[in-house]
Amino acid sequence: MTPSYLDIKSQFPVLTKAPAPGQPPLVYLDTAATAQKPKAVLDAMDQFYRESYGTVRRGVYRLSEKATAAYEGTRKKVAALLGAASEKEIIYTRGATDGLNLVAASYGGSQLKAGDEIILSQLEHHANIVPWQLVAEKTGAAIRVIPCDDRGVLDLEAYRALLTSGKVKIVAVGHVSNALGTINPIREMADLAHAAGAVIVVDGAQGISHMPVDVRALGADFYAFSSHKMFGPTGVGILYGRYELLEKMPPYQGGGDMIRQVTFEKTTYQNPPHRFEAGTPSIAEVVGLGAAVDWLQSVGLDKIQAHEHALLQYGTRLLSQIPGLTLIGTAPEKAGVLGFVLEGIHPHDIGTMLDMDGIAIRAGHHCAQPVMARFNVPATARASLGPYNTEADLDALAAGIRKIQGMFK
Ligand code: 7TS
Repeated sequence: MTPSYLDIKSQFPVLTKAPAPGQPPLVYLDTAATAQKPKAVLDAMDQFYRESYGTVRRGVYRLSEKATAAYEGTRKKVAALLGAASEKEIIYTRGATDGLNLVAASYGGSQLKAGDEIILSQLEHHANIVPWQLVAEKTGAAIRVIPCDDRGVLDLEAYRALLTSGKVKIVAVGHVSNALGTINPIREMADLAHAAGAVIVVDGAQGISHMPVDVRALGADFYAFSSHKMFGPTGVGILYGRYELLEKMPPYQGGGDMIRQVTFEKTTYQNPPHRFEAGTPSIAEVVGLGAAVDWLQSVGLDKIQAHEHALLQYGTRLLSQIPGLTLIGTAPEKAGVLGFVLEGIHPHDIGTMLDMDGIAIRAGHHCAQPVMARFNVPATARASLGPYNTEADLDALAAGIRKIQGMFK
């Protein structure tokens, strides 16, 4: 392997074990849906449950204090990972979807009025569309959409034109498209949004674990992502928000832990981030997320980015050589997503048949139906990369695709 490649597959139990005796280990190419877990994360959660598990932020006994320290420790780690100004800007959520719903309902719900505008892009995942539609319906705000070209690159001239209405309050855009892999120029888009008096909400679900992310360098006012796509467990995610914005936002959900005092006449709330964290949280999952952050830092996000970029180029070359295959998403700035269609073969059939060869990809609309509509396809097959993937995985994919084409002849 060339120096830009990592050699870490052995740290992932599910990728190194034969699924059944005599079978080769799984070729996993669906990291955009969810990432596999390194041993470091599995062990941290197991150890936490065995030795330190208790409730957080309410117990007076030592076990609860120990659990609280681990739980709050993750907040510090995430703040450092993102370059946030303070750990008070880090809100625990259930995932990217939950974080985007939180911003839309709380920030959007309190700041938008009839006639205001929200700008989204044509590349968004449904999680960064539907919450805005819900709040637009409630407030009378309107949604405007930045189109993309045939490669999947956003039209920044159209974006500039949309911003001139003087009515735009929120721009909500993905860092990286899950269906196409396009990396959007967030810094530039943030500067333009700010100059127009709007805030920018970044859906970081596909950005966070594939490249170094510094929320202040990006100019993001909010940045949402899920733990499970960054090698941590499901059930937890992060919403970063600039503190001065969080401070003026009303609670999203009510319940325990988010209050200062409750009476039937009047209830007062905690400051951020706790104002947005009602109820017993996903405790061990937050600890697992902390271990995932440690793991990412130990491998190095710059190394992961270089590895996945080299693999993306390798895979693009391989797939481009297959007759009848069309890549969907060919932006020059692209992360490790290879979306494609094959002439005469439905993407679901590709997915099912590759699975028989032990290759896991995703087929469908990828919760990005407007992207499918833009490219005039009902669905695509999508191979997406993680730091554990190798050239051999992509060789297996290309061989699998050629085999399927042979069967359909
Ligand atoms: N935003 C983007 C860009 C995503 O790719 C996803 C999940 C989400 C938001 C939602 O994340 P969740 O963890 O809250 O569900 N994307 C995908 C995918 O591409 N295949 O499965 C899930």
